Amino acid sequence: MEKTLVLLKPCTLQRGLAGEIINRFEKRGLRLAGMKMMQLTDDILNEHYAHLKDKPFFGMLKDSMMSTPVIACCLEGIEAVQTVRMMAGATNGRNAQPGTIRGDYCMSNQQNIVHTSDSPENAEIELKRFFKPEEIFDFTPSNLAYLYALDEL
Ligand code: IDP
Ligand code: MG
Repeated sequence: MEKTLVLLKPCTLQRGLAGEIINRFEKRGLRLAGMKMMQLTDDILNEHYAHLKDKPFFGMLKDSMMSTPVIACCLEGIEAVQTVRMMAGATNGRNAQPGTIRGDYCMSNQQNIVHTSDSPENAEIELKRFFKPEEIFDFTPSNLAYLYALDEL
């Protein structure tokens, strides 16, 4: 089954929304396979946000991502990458559809609650960046046969 990375950003911890956001993923039926609080560094952010290194907001983005610890989550499900990405909504909270996480919880282009991996390939790379192998747990949910039809498993 597919795994994806979610980072609960400093704005989420500061606003006391971490539990509520994790709850949305759990209620959807995604399995929490790993979770940890960590202080991000310039090095890890240079790697993680390499695609944005020439943007004028790059420095501000990194400072904001280092302003408090973040909570890194590994979520698992069938087509988890795309599902979680759709749940997050558009990058700019002001453009995000109501019902999405960003559309329900934020008004900002940068302070936008969550990071979510954007492809299965990047999810694999990002999970390795944030988790050691032993920090990902492969237990079977007891309700699996009710989360999915048998022919989907
Ligand atoms: P994503 O988080 O929706 O995948 P990316 O384009 O990968 O969006 O950008 C990573 C993060 O950089 C965003 O979540 C947001 O915090 C920040 N960001 C993106 N575009 C802007 C911008 O135009 N102004 C300020 N921050 C931005
Ligand atoms: Mg991105």
